[in-house]
Amino acid sequence: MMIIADNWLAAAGRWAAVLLLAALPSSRAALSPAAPAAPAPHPPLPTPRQLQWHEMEYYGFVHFTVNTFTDKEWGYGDEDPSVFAPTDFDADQIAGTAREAGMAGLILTAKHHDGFCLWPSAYTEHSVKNSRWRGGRGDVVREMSDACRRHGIRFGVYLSPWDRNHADYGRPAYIEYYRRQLRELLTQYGPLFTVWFDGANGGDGYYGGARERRNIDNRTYYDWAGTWRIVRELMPDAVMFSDVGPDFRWVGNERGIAGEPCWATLNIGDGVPGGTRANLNQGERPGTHWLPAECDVSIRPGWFYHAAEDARVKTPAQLFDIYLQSVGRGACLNLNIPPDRRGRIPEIDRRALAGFRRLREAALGANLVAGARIEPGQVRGGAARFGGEMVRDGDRNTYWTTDEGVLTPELVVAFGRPVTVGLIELREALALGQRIEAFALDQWRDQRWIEIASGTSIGNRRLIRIEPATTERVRLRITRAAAVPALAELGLYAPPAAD
Ligand code: FUL
Repeated sequence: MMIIADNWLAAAGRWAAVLLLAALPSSRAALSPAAPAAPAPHPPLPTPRQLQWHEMEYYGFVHFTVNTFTDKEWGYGDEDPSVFAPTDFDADQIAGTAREAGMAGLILTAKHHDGFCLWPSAYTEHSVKNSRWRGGRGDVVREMSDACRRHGIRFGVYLSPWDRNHADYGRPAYIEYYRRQLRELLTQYGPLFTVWFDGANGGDGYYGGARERRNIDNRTYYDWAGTWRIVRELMPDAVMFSDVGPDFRWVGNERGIAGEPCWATLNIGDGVPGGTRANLNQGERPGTHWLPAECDVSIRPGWFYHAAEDARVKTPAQLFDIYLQSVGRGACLNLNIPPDRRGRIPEIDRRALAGFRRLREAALGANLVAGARIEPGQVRGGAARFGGEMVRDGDRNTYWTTDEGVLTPELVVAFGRPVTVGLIELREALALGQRIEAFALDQWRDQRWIEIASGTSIGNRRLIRIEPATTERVRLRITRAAAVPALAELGLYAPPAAD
């Protein structure tokens, strides 16, 4: 009986679908009425490799080289390689610390401005191979890349274009040298998720003994297009950083603070590092290119370890603030954790990282939307796959969206009891482009809606701390959108604990 009823229902459903489809334009004929077409993407769009990078959200920098032992931030390039002498280098401790901190990857300074290579490059003597560490047979890049793999996090390298050691810096021969080194890193250490091209360029240095000032024209000297081609060819999935991309951009400061707003788009065509006046901090809207921001900042005042800064490690609360203003503004956070002279992350820094993780987890652990009723004002084709439920399924690829033309919809979250909200989280379905241009949230109070937050850009993720609001209902209003909104997630949380 059940089978017959099921079959009958299925047959009736099919007929209804056929009749309805007959009434639709032929391009829609392949779709059933229960599955209206997804909204068209709104360009510019992220590439698959950029989408993967967006998902990382929080990863770390490891600044480690001769500077760690000479107590400098910028080595001159004349260091005796024997100064590089970690007493207890432990790549597993470093990668494990990052993993426990919740980082998705680490980027190692394979070569900083001093030109000293943490791997035994075949093209220079200024490297670990001439240090006493591991009897001159050590390779920090190898140990770090292996440890990252063991700990299940991704690995990337920083290769400074400015090289204060190399005799040819400033001449065409240096570019060949630089590219040979890049090839070593891209071919000998397994997959890299990123190559990070620093923007500090030229100035005085050792330069093979010349000890002089060498200025270069950073718009032409490096022929970046040629270098980027090598990365694309040898490591097609890797994303590249420079202050203007090509895959992600600098946020314009080293404090880790993204602009408000911080659009993922920028108006650059042939972006040349160092030669742009684009608004890196806020991005540009509308923008011709998808070029999202990375916020880089150190857990200490300097990028390298200095014992004198042991008392100035950022607190968990400071790190959480930075998180809200970086990841919480649609950017990625690249937090530097410099190893000390042992070659390990100091305990003070580890404690700060653990406290920061606890703050994040406590703040974002219990989404009040989970147990609430979600009432979207409009749903695309009335289809469940585009319905309000999608904003709380924890899947960044599913989303609530509306019919064409419905650009400013609302969605109400009804808790059924008074709750106190202190932190708001929003996410757009990034594969469809950045579509929402303004939004606001209200609380229901004294029989009317009262605004509690508003903003413009959302992108990968928005986190907004608000004055605690106790209410039974919250309303999200999309107030401006370039194309029908595609909201992937909405989170409402209790006020985060102060540390
Ligand atoms: C800057 C460099 O000059 C600093 O030493 C550091 O590496 C930072 C991440 O980038 O441009």
